[in-house]
Amino acid sequence: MSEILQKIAENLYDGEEEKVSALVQDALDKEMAPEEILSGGLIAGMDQVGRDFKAGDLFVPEVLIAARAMHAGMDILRPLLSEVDAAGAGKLVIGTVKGDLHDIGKNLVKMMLEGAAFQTVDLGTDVEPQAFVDAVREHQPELVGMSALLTTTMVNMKATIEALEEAGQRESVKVMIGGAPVTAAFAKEIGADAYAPDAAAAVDTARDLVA
Ligand code: B1M
Repeated sequence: MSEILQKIAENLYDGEEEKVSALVQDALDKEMAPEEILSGGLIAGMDQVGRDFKAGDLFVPEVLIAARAMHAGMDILRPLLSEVDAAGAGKLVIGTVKGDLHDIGKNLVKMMLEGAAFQTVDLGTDVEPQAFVDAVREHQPELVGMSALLTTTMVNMKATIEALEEAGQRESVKVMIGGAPVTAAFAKEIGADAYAPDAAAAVDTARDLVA
C-alpha cells in the first residue's frame, strides 16, 4: 500500500476527520484515482476499525468518530466518482432497513452506483417497509436496494419484499440486497433478485439486473 493510502487508513482509524480530508485531497492532487483512495485508504481503514470493534479493542464512540472521518473523506470523493458518465444507467431507491442505523456500506454502494451513472433516491437508515413502497410508487425506479448490518434486522428485508408484493409493486422492480450478514442463500430464501457482497459487485449486479 502506498504511504499516503496508509496514512489515510491510520488517520481514519484514529478519527482524525480533518487530517483524513486533507490527505484525501493531497492524494487527489497527486493524481491518484478516486477509486484507489476509496478502497486502499478509506475502506481499508474502516475494515480495521471493524476488526478491532469485533475483537473488543474499540468501542462504539471510537467507531462513531472513525465513521465521521470516513464520511469526511467520502464527501470529497463523491462528486469525482459521480462524474464518470452523465447518461442514466437506471434508477435505484436505496435504504438501510427498519431498525438498522448502519449507513457507511449503503452510502458506499450508493456512491459507486452514482459513479456508474445510476440515479439514486436515498431513503436513509431505519427505513420502514411502507417507506420503500411509497418511494417506489413516487419515483418508479428499476431497482430497490436494501442494506442490513444486523442479523436482527435482516428479517426486515423480507418484510419489505412482502410489502412491495402486497402493494402490487414487486413485479415492477428488481430487488438487490447486501450488508455484512447477508448472503446469496438468504437473498434467494426471501425472494430478492440478487445479492452483492460489496460496492463494486453491486454496480455489476445492478447493471445485470437492469439489462
Ligand atoms: Co455496529 N455492529 N452496531 N455500529 N458496526 C456491526 C455491524 C457488528 C458486526 C459489530 C460486531 O459486533 N462485530 C455488530 C452486529 C452483530 C450482529 O448483528 N450479528 C454491530 C452491533 C451489535 C451494533 C449495535 C447493536 C451496538 C450497540 O449499540 N451495542 C448498534 C446497533 C445500532 C442500530 O443499527 N440499531 C451498532 C451501532 C454502530 C455505530 C452507530 C457505532 C456504527 C455505525 C455508524 C454508521 O454506519 N453511520 C457501527 C459500526 C461502524 C459497525 C462496524 C464496526 C462497521 C460497519 C461498517 O460500516 N463497515 C460493524 C462491524 C463490521 O462490519 N465489521 C458493526 C464498513 C462498510 C464499508 O462495510 O457496511 O459491510 P459494510 O458494507 C459493505 C458490504 O456489506 C456491501 O457493500 C459495502 C461496501 O463494500 N453492502 C451492500 C452493504 N450494503 C449493501 C447493499 C447492497 C449491496 C452491497 O445492495 C443494495
